[in-house]
Amino acid sequence: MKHFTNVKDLGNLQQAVKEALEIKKNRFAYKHLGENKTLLMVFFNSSLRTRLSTQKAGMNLGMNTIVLDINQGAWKLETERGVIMDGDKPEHILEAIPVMGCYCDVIGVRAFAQFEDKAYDYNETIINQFIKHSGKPVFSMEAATGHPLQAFADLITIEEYKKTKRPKVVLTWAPHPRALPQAVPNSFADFMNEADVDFVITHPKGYELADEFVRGARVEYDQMKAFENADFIYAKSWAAYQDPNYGKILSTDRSWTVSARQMAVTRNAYFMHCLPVRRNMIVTDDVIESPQSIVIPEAANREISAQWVIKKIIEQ
Ligand code: AN0
Ligand code: CP
Repeated sequence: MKHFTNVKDLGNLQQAVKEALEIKKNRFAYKHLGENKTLLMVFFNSSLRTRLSTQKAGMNLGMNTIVLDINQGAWKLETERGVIMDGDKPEHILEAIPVMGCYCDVIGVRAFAQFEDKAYDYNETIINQFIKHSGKPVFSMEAATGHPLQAFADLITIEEYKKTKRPKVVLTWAPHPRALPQAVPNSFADFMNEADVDFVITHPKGYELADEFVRGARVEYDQMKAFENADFIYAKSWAAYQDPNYGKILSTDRSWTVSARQMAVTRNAYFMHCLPVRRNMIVTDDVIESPQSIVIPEAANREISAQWVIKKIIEQ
């Protein structure tokens, strides 16, 4: 694997999950692979899990790891070509990227959607510039349209907890005070569409995700109906994708907050969320604290998905 930005880069998904579960049993077995190799993690946005789990994954593989927070200590970067740089940005990303590439063997990039220009976001302008100009393998740590390390960890978690061969998995929108990217639900849909699960998406009208991620998935606008007999509930807030509302909040309806009322119609479903989560907006205290909540083991699996991906990259 050269670069990792979406589910297709993993190859055979079932095989990838199987190998990831093997890594989990013995995560230090490949310590020789990363000797004298350097992992650079570049963050344009905040992170807790991705930062820690990806660094840990690199260390498990024997790599040296460097973390760069672009907005804390690095020069502010201009990202548009052709701009007369007389403003507040002293460096252009077209120099910064190849320079970063000089100091490492693998680069992880976190660059969220900016919600200023839909084409700029959905063309994955930032991470594609890293792929084009760094000269090094690049993997997504949440880019504008996807968060595949998260979705891979989610799939590993579902594999570990499922009680039936083909569980019903429901992705539900939930309210949030700020406009959030579609990256997490996009990637979750992308992975679930490839996995052996009965996948349903539920959200208020207007929150339809891009066709390239939803593909044939069932969309049910009645949240209670969607939750019936579910084995896994995956909650996430996102801002509108469809024009003319791209990046906007269309609903703050807290009847969509996941609570005991909706969980009651499921098949004693597990509750999942990528975190960070706003309690009593996305999910009530009692649901996230219930024995059915698997948000912590889900987060723990981020180390495993990252290690699988970095291992595949450095094995080449
Ligand atoms: C981000 C998002 O919704 O994409 C990161 C989630 C992993 N969440 C926030 O910005 C709160
Ligand atoms: N789930 C996730 O990616 O969390 P962070 O934003 O804290 O990295």
